[in-house]
Amino acid sequence: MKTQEHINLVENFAAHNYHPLPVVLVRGEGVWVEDVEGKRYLDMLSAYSALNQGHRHPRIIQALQEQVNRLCLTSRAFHNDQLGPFCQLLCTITGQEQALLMNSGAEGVETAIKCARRWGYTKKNVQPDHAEIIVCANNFHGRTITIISFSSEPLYKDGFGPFTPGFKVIPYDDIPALASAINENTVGFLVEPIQGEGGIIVPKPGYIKQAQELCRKHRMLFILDEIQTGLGRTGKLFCYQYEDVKPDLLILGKALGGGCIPVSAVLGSKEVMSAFVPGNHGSTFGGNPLACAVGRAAVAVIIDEKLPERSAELGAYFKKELENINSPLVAEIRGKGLFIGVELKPDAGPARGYCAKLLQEGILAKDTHEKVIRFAPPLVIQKSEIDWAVERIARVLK
Ligand code: IF1
Repeated sequence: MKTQEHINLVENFAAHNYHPLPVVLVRGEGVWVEDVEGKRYLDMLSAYSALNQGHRHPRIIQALQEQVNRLCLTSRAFHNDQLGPFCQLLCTITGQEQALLMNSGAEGVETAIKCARRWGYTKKNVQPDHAEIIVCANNFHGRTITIISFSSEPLYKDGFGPFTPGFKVIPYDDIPALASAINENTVGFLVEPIQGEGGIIVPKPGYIKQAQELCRKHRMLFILDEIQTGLGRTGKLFCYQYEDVKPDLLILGKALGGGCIPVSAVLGSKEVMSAFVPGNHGSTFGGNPLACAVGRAAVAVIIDEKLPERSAELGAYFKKELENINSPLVAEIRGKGLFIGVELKPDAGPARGYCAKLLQEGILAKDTHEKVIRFAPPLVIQKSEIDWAVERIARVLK
């Protein structure tokens, strides 16, 4: 079937919860994907940073194949030989003491919220059912009812009420607002170190550090959502490493699954993670041996191939090259590492139109919030491939 035939099937039989660009992908390897017509594209979205290691990284696929030929799923009713080593590896690279494995990022965020609430009730004597968690406007933490309850984006929220109480929304990158939102019921502050969907919003230097200090002062959990920014994307293994902080709860996802299966994790100290006791939280697939084997390889690739360092070096190069285009359409270019947002001027028209033109040029990119084109290629991209992309991006942005 050709592109349009595939699109017609999706139009007919798939719910319309997305409006994909008109391209039907059939194959991927590294940073390149191919559509049903045999046309090749450079992937500069990386499935929203779930493909930091690139499409079908051989070491990850090998781990998948070996495990799938041994044992895929046991449930946590029994042990398996992959979960312990994976949790140990995650604790080693994060400096945390314990991990709880889930599947999607949203499940990871929900797990962190449950942990913070129960920690507040059992360790901080917060009045039952009065726990509050502070979040930031323009956040994106997932699509469950509780998570959209604290979204500030009407598109994600409208029509899905009633909403979960117990959340306070404050402006991002605003320490006084955080301080004034804290009270004796506050159990945590949940924040992205760079707001991804919000439009690659980079806070002022020191914001994350000062936020942590406020959390320490008021004995509330500093909860970092690094589902999109983590695992090398911003030029460090974790974005928080740009500042001297250590979160009380760290949430990982996306690239933790090596670009092939959903894997998420919540990491914290034993004291914080003691909020979980046998039976009070779980998931059928959370921590399954296949996910753990893939997760171990996904992390190993990031470390062994120095993907955070590549992201820092090639991200700085890519950003400079984009600036050198000197496009009259561009208001600002921001980001860290290979996590870059190009904000268009108000009169440039919607970013989606430029993404359609980039598609014609053989580049896959996605707009966010109307005005920003996000460029986030796999971290295995070569400098020559960035040059190939810049030449085409310049044609579109001229
Ligand atoms: C969509 C973008 C949106 C995330 C952060 C948690 C999650 C995400 C920081 C939830 C997921 C994905 C979801 C996907 C599009 C994409 C996204 F920010 F990456 F661009 F929507 F805002 N925390 N982000 O970025 O993880 O449950 O999806 O595994 O929902 O359209 P998930």
